Amino acid sequence: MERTLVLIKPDGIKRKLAGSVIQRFENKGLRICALKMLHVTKEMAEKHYAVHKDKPFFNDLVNYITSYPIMAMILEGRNAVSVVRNLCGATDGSKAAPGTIRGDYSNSIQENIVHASDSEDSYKYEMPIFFSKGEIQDLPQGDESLV
Ligand code: FUP
Repeated sequence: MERTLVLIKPDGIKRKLAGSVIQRFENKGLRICALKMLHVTKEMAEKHYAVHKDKPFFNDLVNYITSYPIMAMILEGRNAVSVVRNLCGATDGSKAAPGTIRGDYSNSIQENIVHASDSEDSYKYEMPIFFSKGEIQDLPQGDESLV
């Protein structure tokens, strides 16, 4: 079963949207394997967004994600990476389709409520920045009825 990393970013927490966002993922049938609140450090942010380090918005992005506590979670389910990306919508909230999280809750490109891994490789890179093995609730192998 595929897994993906989701962050509810500072604007989502400040605006008290965490419950609404999580509800959408659970309603879709995804299982929460891990969940916590944390304050991202500069080092974590720079590692997480390393792919953007040469972009003009990099410093703003690091300052923003480290500005306030966030919620990090691992979600599991069939095609979890693409399912979650579709639920999140386009990066720029002003362009994201209505019905998506960003389309319904954001009109900004930076303050766009959520981050979600864009591939299984991204998940493998990003997940250990936020979680250690003991924080993840695995289910018995093969019991798909529990997923
Ligand atoms: P996404 O995968 O949809 O989160 O988007 P990207 O990986 O392209 O961008 C990562 C984050 O950088 C976005 F969530 C918001 C921020 N960003 C900007 O602030 N300005 C831009 O022009 C593009 C992205």
